Amino acid sequence: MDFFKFPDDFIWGAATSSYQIEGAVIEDGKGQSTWDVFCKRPGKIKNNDTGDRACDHYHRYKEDVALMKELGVKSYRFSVSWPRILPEGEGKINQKGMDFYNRLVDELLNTGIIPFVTLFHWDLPQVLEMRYGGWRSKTTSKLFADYAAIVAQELSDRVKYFSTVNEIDCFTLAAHKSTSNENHAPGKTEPDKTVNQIVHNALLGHGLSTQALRANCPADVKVGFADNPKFPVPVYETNEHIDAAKKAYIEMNSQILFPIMTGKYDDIYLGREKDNLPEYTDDELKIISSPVDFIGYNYYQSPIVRSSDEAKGYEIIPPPATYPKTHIGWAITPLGLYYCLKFHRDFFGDLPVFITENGCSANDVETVKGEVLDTDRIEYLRSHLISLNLAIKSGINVKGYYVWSLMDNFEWAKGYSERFGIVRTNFSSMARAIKLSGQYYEKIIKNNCII
Ligand code: PNW
Repeated sequence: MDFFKFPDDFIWGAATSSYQIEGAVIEDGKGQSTWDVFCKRPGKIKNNDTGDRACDHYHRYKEDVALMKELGVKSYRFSVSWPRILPEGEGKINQKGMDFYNRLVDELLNTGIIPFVTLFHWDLPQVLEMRYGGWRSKTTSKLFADYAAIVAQELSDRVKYFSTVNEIDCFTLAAHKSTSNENHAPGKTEPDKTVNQIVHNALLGHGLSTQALRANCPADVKVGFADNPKFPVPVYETNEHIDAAKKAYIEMNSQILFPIMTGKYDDIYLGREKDNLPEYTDDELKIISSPVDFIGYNYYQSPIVRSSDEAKGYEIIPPPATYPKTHIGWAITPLGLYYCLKFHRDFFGDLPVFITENGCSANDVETVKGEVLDTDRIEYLRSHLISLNLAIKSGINVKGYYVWSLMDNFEWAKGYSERFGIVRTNFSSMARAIKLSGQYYEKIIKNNCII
């Protein structure tokens, strides 16, 4: 029973993001975001769904905090909507928007739940897209730091964990590169050089906002970022395949994770993109690699890798048709979570880690009694937590784990067709109901142990 114990101070959490749950997109002075606009483009989102109402969390946040209490969740990771705070992206603060987050933070603290704030989970103020070309321009990187300072001044007396950005590749590469279906806002294909500039400017935004947070928060505040690097997993654990996975890890993360951590674009990246490199300076690379207090990893799946005689030294094995997958079609690779953490330690040593997201989309059905018996999600969580436990036992400095997601919500280009919640959201009545996986998670938290 206690074989899979976690450290006493381990932080068990649940995660969401603003556009995916809040709704109230034109309320209390909020400005439009690029996602508000993107969702209105016919055919971009499955069933032409939008986040207009989402989970109506803006009005139901108290109920949602009460749910977290019922689940025993110790921390809640949510994001602040930039256009709610700054409808123009810059300039005048919309205090009504800010007060929503003040109320939410107070409600969490009164309930004994630790707030963990992400500053940018993809909902860029649309005016910045129009006025400056969004992340195509370094002006957006600078304005992001100004916004970070504003949020820090308001919330950092009570919020002790800030993450700058969530998953740089999703609002840069996946939103602008032709090979990625442009299925993220603003959804406009750009030439490779521009795409690389967009990524660089996002890295710079991370660095500048890290500095802005440091300058505007008390010393006890922890600052980091949440990323979804590629986490290759060896096909099986022999030294040659582990080495191959490590080579793949370096190569696949040479544009985002490594520049942030090392302050350099390495030879792999420079050689690969030689004609398409962004404009950057050494000073910017220093800013980009400003020291952080933690890294948050969003872990869902891994490419499976074996060693190869090719120049790269590795080869990706595509999962065969019968390989186990979640409803959204992602391969289930729990060992990859262990390797995510092992490679973290190999490269970044003892720097604290949070698993800022991990979860499973399932084809949930309600029984006649209205229950969701999501044993598939339970199995996903159990197998990944076993990997996490193994990593912690091998001495890796993991501080906490956030399940994605607290509740079913707007799953970006998939609309409401993919459900990731441990709580069911009824998108007509807005009723919430804890799934079997939610009960399972509650037991894990209570025992501080996988059961
Ligand atoms: C994350 N992949 O994105 C986001 O942070 C969440 O907002 C989102 O709802 C959640 O994962 C589930 O999709 C990801 O291809 C996008 O492995 C793509 C991948 C993983 C996570």
